[in-house]
Amino acid sequence: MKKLLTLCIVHQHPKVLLAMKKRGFGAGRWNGFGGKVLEGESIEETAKREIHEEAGIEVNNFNKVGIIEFEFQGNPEILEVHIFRAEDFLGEPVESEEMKPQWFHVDEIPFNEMWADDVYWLPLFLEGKKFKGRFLFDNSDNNNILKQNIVEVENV
Ligand code: 6U4
Repeated sequence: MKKLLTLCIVHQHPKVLLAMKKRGFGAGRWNGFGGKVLEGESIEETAKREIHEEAGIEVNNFNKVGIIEFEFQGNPEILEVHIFRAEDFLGEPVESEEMKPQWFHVDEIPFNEMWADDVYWLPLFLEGKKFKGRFLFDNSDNNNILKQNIVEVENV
């Protein structure tokens, strides 16, 4: 059973736009913007819709830079997250019911308040690399990665 999700990070070097997730899956962590792909929607459409809903900005140019599968031990569902990089956007990021946006310098990324996998792939993202990977999380402790694999690829 696979569930498709998107994750979009705005990167205007040397800063990235992250947001504190205020509710739902991953609440209390800094992350990019994104969510579930709805029926009838392309993955790119989801990425645009979610960043608009969550940050109030419009992103027209972005590149898919990674695909990561997440599995929680004992749970047959696999989350397939498609990761996008945007360099420009229209509008001003605003806080929504779901997310509180904030710019971070690339040297001050709050990895200890993020999903535990981010430290493995965000450095590749910041270097402009593309990647694929898979992470197995401990179902009773979402900070604990039991197995991980991430590889740089030419194309996603
Ligand atoms: P709704 O529909 O609002 O209840 P919710 O359960 O809050 O959904 P959603 O749709 O916001 O979840 O999607 C979760 C977001 O978290 C997606 O952008 C993908 C991202 N995500 C999920 N697992 C992640 C992980 N291990 N590392 C990471 N991002 C992850 O960096």
